Amino acid sequence: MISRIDLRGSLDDPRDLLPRAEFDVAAALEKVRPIAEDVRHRGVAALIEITERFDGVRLESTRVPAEQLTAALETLDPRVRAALEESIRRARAVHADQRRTGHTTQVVPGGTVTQRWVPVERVGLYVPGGLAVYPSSVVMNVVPAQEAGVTGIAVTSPPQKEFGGKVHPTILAACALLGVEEVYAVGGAQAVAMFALGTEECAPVNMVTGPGNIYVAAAKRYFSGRIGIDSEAGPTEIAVLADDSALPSDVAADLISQAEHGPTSGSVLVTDSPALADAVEAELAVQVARTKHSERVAEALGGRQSGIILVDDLDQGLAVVNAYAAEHLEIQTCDPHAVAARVVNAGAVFIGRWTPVSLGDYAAGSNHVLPTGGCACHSSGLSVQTFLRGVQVVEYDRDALADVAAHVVTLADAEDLPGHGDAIKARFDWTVPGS
Ligand code: HSO
Ligand code: ZN
Repeated sequence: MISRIDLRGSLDDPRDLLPRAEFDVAAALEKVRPIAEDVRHRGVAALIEITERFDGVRLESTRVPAEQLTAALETLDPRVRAALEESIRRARAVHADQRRTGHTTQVVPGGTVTQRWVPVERVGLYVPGGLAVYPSSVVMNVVPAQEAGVTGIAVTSPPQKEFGGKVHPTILAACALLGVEEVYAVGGAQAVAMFALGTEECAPVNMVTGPGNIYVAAAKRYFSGRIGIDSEAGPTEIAVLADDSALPSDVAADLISQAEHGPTSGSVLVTDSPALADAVEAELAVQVARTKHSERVAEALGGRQSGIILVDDLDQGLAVVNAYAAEHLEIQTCDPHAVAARVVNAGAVFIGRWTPVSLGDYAAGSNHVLPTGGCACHSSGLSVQTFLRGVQVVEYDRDALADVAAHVVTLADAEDLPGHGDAIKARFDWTVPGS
């Protein structure tokens, strides 16, 4: 069912040999452009029509009324409420610690550069619908924005036909729990267009974050620049780096846990133990058969994006997982700390038997919106930093400027930009101090 890739003895760069899902955002742009332009020209009327076409729901307004949020919280299963509250508490603790304080560097006497961290003013957070419902993603988007100090927070999520054309009530309840009052019942590329461009019902935002399908990713790319975005989220993926100390039943369960997100999810085991590989494969057969969503799990595990990779030793294993740059990487080895310390490319690293990815999905305190598709080699998951901008505040007094004036004029001349030098000279009656 799951394929095997034997890299033992191979000296090749593993990058091209690793399993990975096809996620062609550029191709999806073609479909997104007319939607985006329709929203640009016709605003809410376009959103209502597009939503009817794609979600089968006729909205009266794109904005979710306040009473719906209150009602969703009142009718929320108390156990789900308690679990969400715990998830929020832990995420808040972690993200509050990510806050950055400004810092002033005294470059020279009378010359300072202050780094200020300023929250983005208004953000739009996308919460996907699709095969599953993700109130946990509301938490993972909203908490870092709030902890960063963002004051304008709007959430959008596709309306669900089976819930009377409303956003899923658990998502609404999560918004209410977090104190988010501005919620829209719009999904897909049109939701990103709504946020980026603004409509009669929704003021434009400065930034859009959150995972979604390929059209959401393509719409983020389409509007990127006009708005800031986090990464273009692709299908979920898990890599497990394990030796023969790992428990096959744990490893199989964790591979299945992320395969459950959908048929394009990627589950990859990297091991130096052929015995573990065999045992995990046998466990997968048993566990897939009994898991609720066995059909899509089997499709994900059998797809080209999943596999068991055999390596000579953990050194080669590390080279492979660093080349793969997984969204989630579990280390299940004898000495997981030493191995984890050598991981450089991963969205998040989960250490040891008692730290499965699904803990991180819901209640470790870490963020589950993470870079996919190998983007972990250059990008990070959502954090307070995502929602902050660094503004440098520069101040020199007369003496400090005089002290460096000749160097500035020299560099301006070297770049053949004498007007730059003149702006210095003008302040000293055209006699450059120090020259
Ligand atoms: N594993 C997903 C997040 C998630 N899992 C939400 C369950 N609910 C991407 O990190
Ligand atoms: Zn998950």
